[in-house]
Amino acid sequence: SIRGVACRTRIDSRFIDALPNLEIIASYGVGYDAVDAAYARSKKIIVTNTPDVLNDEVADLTLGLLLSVVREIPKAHAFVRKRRWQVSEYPLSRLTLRNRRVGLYGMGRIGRCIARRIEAFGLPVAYHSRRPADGVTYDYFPSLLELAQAVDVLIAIVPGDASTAKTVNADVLSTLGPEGVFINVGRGTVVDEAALIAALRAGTIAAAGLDVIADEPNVSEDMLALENLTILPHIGSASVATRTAMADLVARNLIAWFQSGAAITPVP
Ligand code: A2R
Repeated sequence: SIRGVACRTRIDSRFIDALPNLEIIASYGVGYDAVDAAYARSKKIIVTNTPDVLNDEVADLTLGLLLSVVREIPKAHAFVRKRRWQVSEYPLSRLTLRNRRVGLYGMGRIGRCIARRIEAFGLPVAYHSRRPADGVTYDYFPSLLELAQAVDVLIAIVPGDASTAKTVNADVLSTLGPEGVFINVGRGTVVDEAALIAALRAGTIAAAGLDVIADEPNVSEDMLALENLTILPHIGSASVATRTAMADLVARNLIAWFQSGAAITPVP
């Protein structure tokens, strides 16, 4: 008897087959990689996500994570907590944001909001996506490797699907170089994590900040052991206000579908 599902979990073909009268899957979040949307479509079931309402929140967190990595904010806080300030000054940060060039892997709704903030920090922006984005004038690179060559901060904000899986690999990281900083606020699957761990260990890149990992919430011991890796528990959109706006959009999609037969934010 179930015709609509509001979800924040994996919805695979078996789940869909178990609900023979399903019409709509309203997923909470902009990324909908957990929903088998292709299978849903084959069954004429509509899938909705929650785009736009989280753009600024995720972009804010991205800049916070970038600054945390480069200027060591979490480590400096731990230093004060441990009462070490009374003993010595905190060491100068090896890294700075000054004179950096930032590359965005993804120039969609969230990427654009991140880019505007980077501009306000006085840093040039370049990007890679499969085709040039409409209405932006930042330097475009047709391959991720060429982007990595041109920048020393790489921020990933692309969806987690087959086309992006493990695309931030050993080649991309070594091209980013020894002063390089990598930030991921999209999906963990985008990164070859073994290559990232090796690059951070060897100094192939300088540091990284991850709000997402491939096997959330299981952070490997290898990752935790790295001094130059800052990990957040996937909190990009996680404020009360923004998560409420996302939940409202899930509900509005269901209501619109059952009242008018047209959802508000169906996925492509
Ligand atoms: O490639 P394009 O022209 O479709 O550009 C999109 C880009 N993108 C890719 N770039 C390079 N290689 C790919 N295989 C690839 N697939 C997608 O990512 C576009 O610039 C961007 C996605 O933008 P939106 O669809 O507007 O997503 P939004 O709202 O910015 O969120 C991005 C992701 C979500 O899917 C969640 O995984 C995460 O952030 O929260």
